[in-house]
Amino acid sequence: MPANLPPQYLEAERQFRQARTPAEKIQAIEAMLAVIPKHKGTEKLIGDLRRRISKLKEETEKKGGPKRGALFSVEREGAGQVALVGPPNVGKSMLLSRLTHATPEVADYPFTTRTPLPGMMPFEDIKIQLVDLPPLFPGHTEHWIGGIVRNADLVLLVVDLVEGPLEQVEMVLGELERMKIWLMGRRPEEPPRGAGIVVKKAVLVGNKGDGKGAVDHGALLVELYGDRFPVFIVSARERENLEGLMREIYQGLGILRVYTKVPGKAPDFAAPFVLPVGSTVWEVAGSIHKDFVEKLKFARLWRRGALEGMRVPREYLVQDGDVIELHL
Ligand SMILES: Nc1nc2c(ncn2[C@@H]2O[C@H](COP(=O)(O)OP(=O)(O)OP(=O)(O)O)[C@@H](O)[C@H]2O)c(=O)[nH]1
Ligand SMILES: [Mg+2]
Repeated sequence: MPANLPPQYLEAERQFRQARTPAEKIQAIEAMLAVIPKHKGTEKLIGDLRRRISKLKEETEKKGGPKRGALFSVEREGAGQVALVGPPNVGKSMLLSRLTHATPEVADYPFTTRTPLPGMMPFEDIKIQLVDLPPLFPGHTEHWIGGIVRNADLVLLVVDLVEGPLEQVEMVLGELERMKIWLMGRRPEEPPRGAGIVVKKAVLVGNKGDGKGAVDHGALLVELYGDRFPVFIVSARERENLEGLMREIYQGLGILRVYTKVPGKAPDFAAPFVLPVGSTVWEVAGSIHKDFVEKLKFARLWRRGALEGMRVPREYLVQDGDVIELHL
């Protein structure tokens, strides 16, 4: 084994060992290849890895498995899945590395990221999954990115404030529309009509807020798109305004947290139940155990500064932070 393999390589190798399907294995090997330092000492290893990929691909094709390109999907984890999309080199991967414990490759040239890479972002007492993706660019957008974006709960559209951010936003919106994805922010805007169009909630992120001309470009971005999307000016590198962005991501997911308690005991604040905004006491019960849907008679509810164990009906709407005691 050649020396000096970076930790990202070892992490990818660990994922390779855990991979079950050929597609997962290929993905892990591709991640290994992406981070392996290229020099004399690693030549043989790189050759081996490439041969393994071709063999695995042969296997999947023989089995009539998905073709290359259709291979990537990201299993969702945590309270929601957020896709990072944007032009090349805008800092999507660096943003992922700042918000999660993931260690993507970050480099000052375009098309660094080749495969999806998930990471978990801690937010207060929950975790939200972010997925870093290869860039969008006319003629070079990997078609499978569309599938991942369609499946996500929220999109972070990341642009670079130093390089004409307005053109970047238009380019990305165009690429997504070509894949029949329409981004929506604050206002429920009418999407273009057509078969198979999906509408995704999005937050616009202007990155490299520390860079030259970024302040003026940021103001322009807010002026032009602030009506349509929540706009966040950040610097991933300098870790500026990331707290605000994290809160916006949480709010963009449209979820709430409910805590449960057993009569006579203190609430369990360690493990919130996460549900969509607009859920009822009944739905909380159902998410805990399907039998509870039928058995639930009523609940008592505690709400900060408002309710103190009030008896509420099953149809009662819960709010973020509520504590409920189910009576079956
Ligand atoms: N000044 C400044 N540079 C940044 C910031 N964030 C990222 N960069 C730099 O921008 C370059 C690209 O960063 P990446 O994170 O690799 O960009 P990416 O969007 O993932 O690029 P692709 O994978 O090619 O799509 C790197 O040189 C980073 O160091 C930032 O907030 N400020
Ligand atoms: Mg990247």
